[in-house]
Amino acid sequence: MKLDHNHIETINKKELSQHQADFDFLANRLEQKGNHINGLIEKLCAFQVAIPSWALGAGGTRFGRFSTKGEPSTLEQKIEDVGLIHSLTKTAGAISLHIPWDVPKDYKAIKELADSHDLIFDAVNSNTFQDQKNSPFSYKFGSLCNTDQKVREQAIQHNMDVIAIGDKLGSKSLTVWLADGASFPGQHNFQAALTNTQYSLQSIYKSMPQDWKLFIEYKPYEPNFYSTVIQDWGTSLMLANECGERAYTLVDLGHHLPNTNIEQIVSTLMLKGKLGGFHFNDSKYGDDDLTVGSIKPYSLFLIFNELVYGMENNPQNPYPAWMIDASHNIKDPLEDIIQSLEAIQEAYAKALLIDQNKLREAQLNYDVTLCQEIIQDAFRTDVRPLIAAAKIRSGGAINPIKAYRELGLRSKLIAKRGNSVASGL
Ligand code: LRH
Ligand code: MN
Repeated sequence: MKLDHNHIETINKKELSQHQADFDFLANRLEQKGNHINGLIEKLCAFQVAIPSWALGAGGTRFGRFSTKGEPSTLEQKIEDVGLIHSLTKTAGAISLHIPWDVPKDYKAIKELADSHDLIFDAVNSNTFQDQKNSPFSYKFGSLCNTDQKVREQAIQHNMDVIAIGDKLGSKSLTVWLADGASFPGQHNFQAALTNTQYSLQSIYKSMPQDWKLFIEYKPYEPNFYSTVIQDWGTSLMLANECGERAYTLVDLGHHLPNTNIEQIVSTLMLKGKLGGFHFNDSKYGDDDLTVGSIKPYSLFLIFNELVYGMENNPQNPYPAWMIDASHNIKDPLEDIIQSLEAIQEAYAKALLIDQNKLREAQLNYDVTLCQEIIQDAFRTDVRPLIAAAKIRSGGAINPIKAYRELGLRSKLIAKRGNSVASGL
């Protein structure tokens, strides 16, 4: 299923006059403050987020899973669904695959299909947190950290296979997230587990093509509930440094203990040139994988403030990889992802409005109140007309959720696919 651009234009027509009024009001105010509207819109158009192939169907918990119907059950259908999201938002120009959930059968056909939807393949994700039917060794007690060298070698080989798959699709990065850890005190020798993990990651790193990056994702707990080998940003950064200059830390917003100052972690990683990318989502308690900006929108804004500052002042840090990592237990997955994309654009647009020079001056004058006034003025600005203007310029829908519903896309998917179920989480 591909969206005909005329359909989007027809729907936009009904929104245009109100949009123009809102946009003119905002543009006038922002120009008075010295903002360059065209530059802001260009940056929003250029900001592309990769969609996880594993989050296009209904997610679930151990307590149950409620299907959405019309879910994508093949890689081709997953690419189609990301194509729909990208047609409406024009900010989802990439897909991130998880192996072995999404192994292409015909690489040429898959690349052509992605191309036809203006999609590229972002980071590929390995999976040594589940046993595969015919794999000789189990990851029950860990993969890259396992005390048994044969298990480690199997896990290293899997990562090399994932790189080979990604390489055929034009991907340029591998994300490694390890469930490895312990659920009880005494179960693990922490030093042996970390050392095994370091050597294993170094082998994987050495096997990567010279133009590839390695993203090391950290997480404090789950599925192990006492310790995780790569538990926090410091451990990930240390391992990245041990691997080499093309190894980086990946920040999944849900992988932090309550009240962690994530924006400070982001600024430190950028200063050290080791921020590889993000898995955007939101959470109230644990790794809830909720819609971006649905629980802590101010925290997301503060993170983008550090990103905007870092992208301005830290040439040592490469352009980060932007990805969503979410799971949809009760909402339509495509609507959920569209809302996440909007929240990301909103946080980025608001952060771009912060007058960094004025802020630096206020910081140097210890004028704490003015510092807060400067960033909160940006946060309190309704930037939605700017985001809509970027969509119009890119050929997207002014209001993607409204367009998704008016076009009846879910019912069309159900008509085509019936009660199909997606592979993944
Ligand atoms: C682990 C994680 C990781 C993925 C998985 C699907 O919680 O965030 O990024 O491999 O979710
Ligand atoms: Mn993640």
